Amino acid sequence: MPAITAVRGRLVYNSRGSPTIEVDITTDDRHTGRAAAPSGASVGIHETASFPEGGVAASLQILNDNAGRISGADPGDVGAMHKVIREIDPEPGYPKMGGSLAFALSIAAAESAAKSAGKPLYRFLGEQAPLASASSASSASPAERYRFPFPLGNILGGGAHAGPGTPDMQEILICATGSDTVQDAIRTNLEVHSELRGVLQKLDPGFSGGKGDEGGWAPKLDNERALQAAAKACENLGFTLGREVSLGVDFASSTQWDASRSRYVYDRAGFENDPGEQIEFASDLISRFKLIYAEDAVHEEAFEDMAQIRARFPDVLVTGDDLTVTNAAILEKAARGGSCNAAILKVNQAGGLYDALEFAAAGARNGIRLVTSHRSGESTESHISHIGIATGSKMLKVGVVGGERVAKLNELLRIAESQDGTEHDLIQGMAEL
Ligand code: 2PG
Ligand code: MG
Repeated sequence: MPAITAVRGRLVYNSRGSPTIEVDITTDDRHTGRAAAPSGASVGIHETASFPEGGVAASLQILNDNAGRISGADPGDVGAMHKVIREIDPEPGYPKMGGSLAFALSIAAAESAAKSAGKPLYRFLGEQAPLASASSASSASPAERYRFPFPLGNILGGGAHAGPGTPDMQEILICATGSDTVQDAIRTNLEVHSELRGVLQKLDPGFSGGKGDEGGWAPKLDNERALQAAAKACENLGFTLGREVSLGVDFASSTQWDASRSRYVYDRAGFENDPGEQIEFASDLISRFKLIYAEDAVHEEAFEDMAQIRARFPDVLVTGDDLTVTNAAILEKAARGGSCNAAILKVNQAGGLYDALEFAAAGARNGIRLVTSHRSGESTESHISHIGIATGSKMLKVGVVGGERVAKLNELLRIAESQDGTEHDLIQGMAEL
């Protein structure tokens, strides 16, 4: 059993250039884990706040004040690390330390322990209590459970991730649903992203090639024309939507929702929807563009409206993000009401790793498909590639291009290469969607 002998934190910057916290954990057998917290631009009202008042400096102070408590802890048990973190900050939502410190501390500890055990991180995580019990409940051995999630990538960005003139909708996403291998799925997403640039340039010769926060193109187009351009790029490559590739949309509808007027305001496109019209608007796009994936098609508290969309489209991943905020109790509520059949897992929405594993277990219990996801402000690390595999996620939402996005995709390629056919390392192909 390894023990933590050193913990160190520092201020670093994320892909948006915003300050964040990075933590190093070293074990007595000299393995170091390192993690830096990401951050979102479209943030759910129920998600954990990244930092306490005082920002990164306040979180670093808490870390330094509690270094003695962390030293000696066992990083090999995510639940035990969670207890240590909870001793420091017992309140829900980590108001004292901030979710970012809970994230960095718990993931750095897990990485140090996985290295100490000589295991890939996905396998270390898959053996941890909340996930191991979820898998024994479904009587699958770990080797049977591991599959590659389909990479889901932002090819065209708008909303909170891009400037004026871009679509109100936050993300148009590509997923190579027909791919048999993760290598092919990554390559296909890259081809579509690249082809789309040409399509956009034809539509607007003045298109500069500008991109949003996650590497998706950020053209001056409304929602409809942006989706048409994405469909055209797929078609130009000889793909049929719903076969080799499928499109998805993160509507991020809370960004448009004006609670005081009970309306969704699409100010860039120049229209408004009442809640009923929003359901029809989203349903129409799902049908016409054969979307495989529709995230936050209504605002974050519209559980019943989401249930209507879910009921209409049983074969589409009707996904909660701001709706479910990686919170196991909220996911249970969404599952009871039939609000979604899929949910985003972002560790920092919950705070620590253990919270996120409990969320994953709640997803497994309720038959909710998981989509492990990056944030728009990311680190260059690749822990989420492992978290996606360990949690049995169907998709890994990590973007298509940009160093901090490609880091996650390249890690999937390395994991694929390390498959040597032994019982424990065998990942059995792509997830079943
Ligand atoms: C989302 C995410 C990631 P952000 O809404 O799903 O794509 O964006 O990190 O800005 O919340
Ligand atoms: Mg989202």
